[in-house]
Amino acid sequence: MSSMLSDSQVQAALNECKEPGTFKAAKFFQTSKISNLTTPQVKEVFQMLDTNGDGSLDRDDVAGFLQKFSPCARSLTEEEICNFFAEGDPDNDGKIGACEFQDMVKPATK
Ligand SMILES: [Ca+2]
Ligand SMILES: [Ca+2]
Repeated sequence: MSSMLSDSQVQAALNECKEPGTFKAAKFFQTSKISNLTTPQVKEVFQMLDTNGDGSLDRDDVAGFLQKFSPCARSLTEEEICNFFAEGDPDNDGKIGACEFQDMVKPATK
């Protein structure tokens, strides 16, 4: 993970959702301070999450979300993936685009 985030904050965010079923995207973005990043920095996080580089997050990208922050983190559960899409995919096309991701990370600035 690049230097724009502090390791200890990312670690704290990962610790909060260690147990399967406890991951909440909004909470994770806040604890890790991703929600405090600038728009270009959030874009960088998005690009890191978009493993295959097609410009959107699909289910596989989201399943491995935590592992992008720490290789030994767990995969998200089926339910957590569904919740992630329920929050992050308002147009319901099964993909989270860069703009949708920005809205997810920074709902207040919408
Ligand atoms: Ca992708
Ligand atoms: Ca979408």
